[in-house]
Amino acid sequence: MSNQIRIAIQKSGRLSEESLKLIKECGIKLSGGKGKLKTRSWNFSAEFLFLRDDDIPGYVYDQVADAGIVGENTVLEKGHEVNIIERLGFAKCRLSLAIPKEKTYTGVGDFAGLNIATSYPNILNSFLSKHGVSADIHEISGSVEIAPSIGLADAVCDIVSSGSTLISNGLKEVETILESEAVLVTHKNFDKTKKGILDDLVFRINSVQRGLGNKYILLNAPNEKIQEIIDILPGIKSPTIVPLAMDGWSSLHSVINEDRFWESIDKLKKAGAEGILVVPIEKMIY
Ligand code: PRT
Ligand code: ZN
Repeated sequence: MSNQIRIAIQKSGRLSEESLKLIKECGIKLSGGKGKLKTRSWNFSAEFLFLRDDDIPGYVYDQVADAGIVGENTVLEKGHEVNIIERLGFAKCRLSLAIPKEKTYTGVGDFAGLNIATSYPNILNSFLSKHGVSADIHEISGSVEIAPSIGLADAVCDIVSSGSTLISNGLKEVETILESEAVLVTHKNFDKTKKGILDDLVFRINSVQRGLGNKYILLNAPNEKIQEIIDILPGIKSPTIVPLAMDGWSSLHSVINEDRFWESIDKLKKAGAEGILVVPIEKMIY
């Protein structure tokens, strides 16, 4: 059926909750409960397939699904030619090489001749060849971090997020091969008849993402300080200034980038801003 797109998402795991949350924030409502393998949206022309993350790039490549939400690490490891059309900002992690913490490390050359355990043999192999290093890659599908302590490998190449799993297994991270996050992928030759639906989805995702990075700010200040405050808040374009009931005071409303706001908070207070409210924005439409 060409009047709807099929989107593959992870059934359960580190990507599934955030993927569903994003879909919900895009205003896309799913029919049916959890535990299904396939469900449709009743207010958006999409059908969702719930799969293991490893299968998602292949399903998109084979055009069983039109699009998928998956970790960039998985896309690169599988090596199927798909287009990454959006970076989604969640499931951030890195793929790193780690060695027992007591070992000294001088550079990638140290891996020559070692036995490295990983679930990412393809990415690791191309990283090592790029550095002209030849090592033995031992592919295992889970619990990679325990491999050195049980004598299965000299080093590991695995996904790291906080780093605590490596530490608790007596390992130290010595090289980052890849920085990853969840991405939206589509087939290289995306079906033109469904392009409108995909564009609508991407537009909604962008609106949600802009909203997440920005905050709505409201503050009160004496009139003579308003210009100074506008100068402090970087990126502020055209704030709304509303007079307060209290003579000589105004309320300033605007949208700011959250990261920048925290840099300016002290200056704002010194400049005389009071009653500062910073409120989340659900969506921002340009
Ligand atoms: O069942 P299915 O095959 O669908 O899922 P899965 O078990 O293969 O994958 P899942 O759900 O564990 O992870 C899905 C995706 O989440 C990964 O492909 C990454 O893109 C991303 N992601 C983000 C992570 C992590 N953070 C993460 N911390 N994937 C795995 N980990 C593991 C890592 O393997 C290691 O064991 O967490 C441990 C390290 O975490 P820290 O915080 O101790 O460093
Ligand atoms: Zn998986």
